[in-house]
Amino acid sequence: MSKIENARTELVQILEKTEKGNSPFEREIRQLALPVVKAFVEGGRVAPAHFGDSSEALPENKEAAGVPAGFPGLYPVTGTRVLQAETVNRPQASGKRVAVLFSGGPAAGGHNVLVGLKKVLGPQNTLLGVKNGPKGLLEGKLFEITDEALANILNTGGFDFLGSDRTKIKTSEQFNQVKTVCHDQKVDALVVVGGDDSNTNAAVLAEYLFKNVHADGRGVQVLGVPKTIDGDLQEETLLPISFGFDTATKTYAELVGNILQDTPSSRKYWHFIKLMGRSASHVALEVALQTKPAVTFISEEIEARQYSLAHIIDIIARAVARRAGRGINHGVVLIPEGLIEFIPEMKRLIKELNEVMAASEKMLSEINTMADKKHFIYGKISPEATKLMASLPDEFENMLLLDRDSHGNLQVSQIPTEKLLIEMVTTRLHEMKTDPKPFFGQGAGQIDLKPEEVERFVKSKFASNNHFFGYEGRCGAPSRFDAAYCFNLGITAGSLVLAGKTGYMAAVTNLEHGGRALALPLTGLIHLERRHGKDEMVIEKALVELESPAFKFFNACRDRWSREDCFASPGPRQLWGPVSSQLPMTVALNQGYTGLHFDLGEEVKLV
Ligand code: FBP
Repeated sequence: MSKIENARTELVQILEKTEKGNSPFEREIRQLALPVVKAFVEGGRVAPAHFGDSSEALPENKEAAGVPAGFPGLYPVTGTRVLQAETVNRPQASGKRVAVLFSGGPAAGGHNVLVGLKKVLGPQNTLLGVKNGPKGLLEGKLFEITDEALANILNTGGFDFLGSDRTKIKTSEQFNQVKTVCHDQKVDALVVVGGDDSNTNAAVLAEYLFKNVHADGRGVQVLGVPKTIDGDLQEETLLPISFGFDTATKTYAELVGNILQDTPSSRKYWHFIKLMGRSASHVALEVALQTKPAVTFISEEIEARQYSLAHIIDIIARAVARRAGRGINHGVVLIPEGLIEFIPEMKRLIKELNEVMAASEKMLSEINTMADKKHFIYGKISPEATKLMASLPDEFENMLLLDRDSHGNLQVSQIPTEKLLIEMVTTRLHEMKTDPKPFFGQGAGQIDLKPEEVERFVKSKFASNNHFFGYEGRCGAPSRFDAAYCFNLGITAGSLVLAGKTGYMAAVTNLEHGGRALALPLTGLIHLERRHGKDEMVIEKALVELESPAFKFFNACRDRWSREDCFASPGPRQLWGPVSSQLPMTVALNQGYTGLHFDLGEEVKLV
C-alpha cells in the first residue's frame, strides 16, 4: 500500500469510530468537569446534603385559598416554606428505588439531571428510568439506569435516553394506575422533570401518593425539576430560570447573529424569524438582547397595550420605510411563536374556533375536505370572526383550522405567523409607495422623513425571507450553564429523596456567587387559574413583565436598534474559555447581578 493509501485507511478507521454519538466533540464533552454547589461537595466528591429551613417563603397567594383543602396531606407539611441545602449529610438512606421521567418538550441538559441523581443516590440506591414520559409511567415501563449508560450520555443534549411525552395524568383511573405501578415495582420516589403543567401534575401526584402506597403504609415521594426552553417556569430570586432556556437561546442567538451579519453583506433582505416560546416571550427577549435586531415583538406587550394586527404591521412597515429612506434595505424582525394568540382580535377568533372545534370534534373528524370543514365551522362562528378569517391569507386560514393538541390548544409552532406578517407588510409597503403623502411628514402618526428620503424609500425594493427557529435549539449539546445547572438540579432532587422529602421542586439560585440549592414547596407555587371555562389549581406561567429590568433595558435600546444597524453576533456557544460561563442576559438583569458570569462552586470531575 502506498503512503497515501495507508494514511487514508487510518483516517477512515478514525471516521468510522465517530458514529453513534462519538464525534470528537461528543467524546471531549464527556470529560468536562462541572461546578457543584458547596453544600454537595466533600473532599472533591459529590455527596448528598442535609436540608434545613431557609429564611424565605413563597408569597402567600390569596387566589390559592383552595390549596390547603386541595392538598390536605401535603400542605400542612410543605406549605409555602422554602428549604435550603446546608451541609453534606452522611450516612444517608439506602435501598431506595427512585424513578425519574421526562415530561413535555425536550430541553438541553436533561441527561445531566439523571447523572446528578445517580451520583448522589450512589450504588446503595437504585435509579430507575421511565420510558417515554407520563405515558410510560402509566404503562409501568421502568428500567434500571446504570453508570455505564450514563457515562455515554453525560453532557449530551436531547431526551432520547428516556424519551418524553405530553400525557397529562388527570383521571382517578390514571392516578390509581400510577399507584399500582409504584406498588408493584417497589418505587419509593418519583422525580418528574418538566414544565409548569408537569410540575402541577407532580404536586397532584405527591398528594395522591402521600401515604398508603406500600403495604407498610408508606407513600411515594414526588419531586419536581424545572425544565422548559420557554423559560416560563421562574419564581423571582428563588428560581431564576428553567433549564434548557440558556442552550436554546444561545443556539437561536448564534443563528440570528449569523443572519444579521449577512444582512449588510448582501444588502437586500429583511428576515422574519419566528422563535419558539408558546405562551411567554422570554426567548425572543433574550435573543433580542444578545443580537440587537431592528424589530422584536414581545407578546406580553402586545396584549398589555392591546395592539391590533394592523398596528403590528404598521410598526414593521415604519421600520422598513425609515431604514430604506437612509439607504438601509435590510433588517431582522423577531417574532415570538405565540404572538398570534396575544393579538386581541386574533385571541377572540382563536377562542371561538377552539370552542366550536372542541364541541364538534366527532363531527369534524368525519369531514374530509378543507372546504367542507370551513363551511361547517363558518356556519357556527360569529360574523366578526368569519370576516376576520376571510381577510387572512389562505395558508394561514387553513392553519388556524388544524387539529388541536391534547389540551384543546392551537399548536402555535405549526402556524406560519412570520409568513402572514410578510404578506401583510408587503401590501402595506405597496400602499405607502403608491401614495406616500398620507404616510410621511411632520403630522401626528406620520413618518418623519425628508423628501429625498421618501423618494429613496419609494424607489427601494422590499425582499424578504422567513425562518422558524424552534426545534434547532431544544436538543443541542447543553451550554456549560445548562450542563452544570442540570447536574446540580439532579443532585438537589436526589438529596431531597434521601432526606425523605416529598412535594418539592428542586431549584438552584444565587447563580453569580457559588449557587444555593433550594427546595420549593409545590403547594406554594400553585394558584387558581381559569382554564377552558373552569377554575383550576395550577402553577402559574411566568410571563415577561413590562416592569422587569430586562424588558426596560430592551425598551430603552430598541428605537436605536431599529434606526441603524447595532447588531452583535454572540457566536456559537462555548464549553471552554471565558465566554463559556456566560448567563442569559435576561436572567442576569432580572436577578440584579453585577455581571454576566455564573459561579456554581468548585469543579468536580464527573467520570
Ligand atoms: P415545554 O413547555 O413542554 O417545555 O415545550 C415547549 C415547546 O418547546 C414550545 O416552545 C413549543 O410550542 C412546543 O414545545 C412545541 O412542542 P411539540 O414538540 O409538541 O411540537
